[in-house]
Amino acid sequence: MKLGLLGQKSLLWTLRTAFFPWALTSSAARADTGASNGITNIFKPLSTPAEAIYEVSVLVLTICAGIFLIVGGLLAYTLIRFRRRPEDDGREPPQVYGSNQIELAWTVIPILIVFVLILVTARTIADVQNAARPAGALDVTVVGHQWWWEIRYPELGIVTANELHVPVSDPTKRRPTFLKLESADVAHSFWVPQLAGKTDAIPNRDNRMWIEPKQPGTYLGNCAEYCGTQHARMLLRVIVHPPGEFEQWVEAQRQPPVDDSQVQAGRNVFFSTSCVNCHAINGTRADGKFGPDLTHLMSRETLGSGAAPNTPEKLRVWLRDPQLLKEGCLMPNMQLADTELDHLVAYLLTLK
Ligand code: HEC
Ligand SMILES: [Cu+2]
Repeated sequence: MKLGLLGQKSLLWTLRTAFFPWALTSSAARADTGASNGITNIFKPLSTPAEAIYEVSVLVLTICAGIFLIVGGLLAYTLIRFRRRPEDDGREPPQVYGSNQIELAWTVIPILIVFVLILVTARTIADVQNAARPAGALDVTVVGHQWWWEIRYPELGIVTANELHVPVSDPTKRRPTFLKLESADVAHSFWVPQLAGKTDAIPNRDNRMWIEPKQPGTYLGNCAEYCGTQHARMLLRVIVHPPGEFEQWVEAQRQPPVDDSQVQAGRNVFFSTSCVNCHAINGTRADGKFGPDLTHLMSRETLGSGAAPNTPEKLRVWLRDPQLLKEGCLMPNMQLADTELDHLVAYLLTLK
């Protein structure tokens, strides 16, 4: 069968995603949000649970690679050594039955190998799940929505979306973040490869996980459980702040929105349209829960969970019709006129 260029491309894509799934989110994230220094590689862990998983995965891969080489090598040797030759008389080779030694060997050795793998894996899972909670730990609730992440800091009174801000943890003063995962609709899965393994966010269920990033920076992740049309644009950013900076971020997020009289026209558009039914802005009557909290919209790097960079131009496109940037997303086209759009953008730009 001859494959066209397109066929070849999609075949390569399938193989690549089958064998290197971690490479998928990185390219998707880069394509959608422009420059990003984040790498999404499980082999470059930078957080305690991710390191534990990395160690066990290296061990498992090494053992499996050994088995592959031995089995593949024997197979290749047999194929070549006992291949059909011109002088063969065509008779069957001698058949060997009931060799206790061979049968014992190929029963006991695999059982031992599997047993070792089970024990090591179970130990790692237990270590990650039963980790003690140090005093400085931060609590965050992450709620998966079709197709964005709601992020709440119950103790700090902060609500934001798609970007999880956490402090860096250092060995002398550990500050891990403990996450409670929920879902508002269907099953999602929280996955930031450099920070921890995947944990599902399931409706009516509290799942727990934790991360302990050891280097400041931006870490990229993705929803890892197919959840509908825009599953691929349900990207996650974890922003790990150096010591002291996280407190500044918290302080800024707790500020009420500034009341700028210059943008009154835009505020009027916002509060006279159904925006208020889906979006919340602190200290105003907008308290919708269906869409992301907009109190500090402009402090975020992306719009629509990584669908576009958060620039005034893209914001205007989003408000003209969100379906242009994120087809199928659950914010409808609000059918606003050009002047309304200008006013509205000016107002939203004050939500820093
Ligand atoms: C029916 C509910 C609904 C209405 C009405 C609505 N939105 Fe949205 N909005 C959403 C949802 C859902 C999202 C998240 C979409 C996604 O990322 O998939 C969203 C996303 C946004 C975002 C991007 C936020 C972010 O952090 O990514 C902005 C800005 C926004 N809406 C502004 C508005 C404005 C302004 C109006 C009124 C003109 C409005 N919305 C009306 C549901 C709504
Ligand atoms: Cu998903």
